[in-house]
Amino acid sequence: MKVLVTGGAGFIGSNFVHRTLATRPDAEVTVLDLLTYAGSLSSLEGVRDRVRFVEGDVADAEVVDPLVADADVVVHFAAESHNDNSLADPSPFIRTNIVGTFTLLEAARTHDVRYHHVSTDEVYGDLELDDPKRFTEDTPYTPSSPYSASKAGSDHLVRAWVRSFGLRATISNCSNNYGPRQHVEKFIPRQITNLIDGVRPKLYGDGLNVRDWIHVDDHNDAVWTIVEKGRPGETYLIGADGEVNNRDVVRLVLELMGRDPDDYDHVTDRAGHDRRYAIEAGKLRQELGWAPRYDTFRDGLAATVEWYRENEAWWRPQKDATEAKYARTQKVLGR
Ligand code: NAD
Ligand code: TDX
Repeated sequence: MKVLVTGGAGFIGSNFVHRTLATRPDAEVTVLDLLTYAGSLSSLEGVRDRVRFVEGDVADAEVVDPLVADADVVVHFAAESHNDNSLADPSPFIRTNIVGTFTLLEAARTHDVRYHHVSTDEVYGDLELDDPKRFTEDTPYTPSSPYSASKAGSDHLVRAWVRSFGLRATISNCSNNYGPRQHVEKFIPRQITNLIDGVRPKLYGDGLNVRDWIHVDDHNDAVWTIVEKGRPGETYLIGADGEVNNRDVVRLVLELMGRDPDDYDHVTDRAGHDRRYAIEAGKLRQELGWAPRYDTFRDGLAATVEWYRENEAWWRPQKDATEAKYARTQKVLGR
């Protein structure tokens, strides 16, 4: 099977490439990635010679069209993915997430190629801490940030291309991922690498916001399950019943790194900060037989802490290269 992976030099996409080559020896993988601040060829170390890598923009039809024409399936991960950045400057989110998806959909329609769209639970807005409901495939879209609104817009485009043009497409909306090769701007890698550098963790607001954590390998196994067994036109939510509030995540990271669990600070909250995400993944589990392999968040987090400890050569250059951008964003956001 010839697989075109967009965003394959980023966090989830690179883990998808590694996992694909480990579990499907006859897959032929092409990666299309613009290598923005968030993408790095070092994330493909170990598999680089087994992958065709194309540096290019998903919003550039001239690049996209021949690559899609040559694929059996497109798995679209490429995106601007960080909420804080979307508050400081929304414009790349509109181009990459909306125009980029449009460009891929047009190519997939022209060449009748199977398309899988990787999206987020954030399109459903947020839940109260005590809400008994969780998100399902029927939850209405109410995105809060420029990032989640751009992802919601891209999901709507996919649905329209299915209905209007009969595109063979599926969508997955996943909860918060953690694991190796996640950019240091994100919550968990930020705290781990800061602690290695002797900097105390920073919790936005009261720290009681809840995220529903899933290991990146479990997410990617679910994506493959949907590509292979999902019904075209359908949406599947992906989650592993991993609800934890941010304060408890920080306390666990501190404990796993041998520090005092109370050694953290509170900083200015994120504007429009979603309170809680929670996924009900019954459709994926029952219809397609997927189940997560990581039993506990604690075990997965311990392995992730270990990965960052052992792979400073991967994250240090990234942190050095993006620290000025990080500082500018934090300043704009009043921190
Ligand atoms: P990431 O920011 O780590 O990686 C994004 C990758 O896309 C990078 O390699 C970057 O270079 C590339 N890219 C950006 N703009 C591009 C463009 N215009 N053309 C080509 N490549 C471009 O993101 P991630 O966390 O790996 O997220 C991947 C996907 O999964 C996104 O669509 C995101 O919305 C979705 N998602 C992420 C999470 C999460 O917890 N991280 C959860 C659910 C869904
Ligand atoms: O330093 C921090 N301190 C802090 O308290 C950072 C970076 C974050 N936070 C909080 C904000 C969130 O409540 O931690 C939580 C997680 O933050 P992020 O890592 O920025 O993730 P989030 O905004 O939840 O979005 C993530 O999950 C859904 C991904 O970045 C998205 O791409 C995905 O769609």
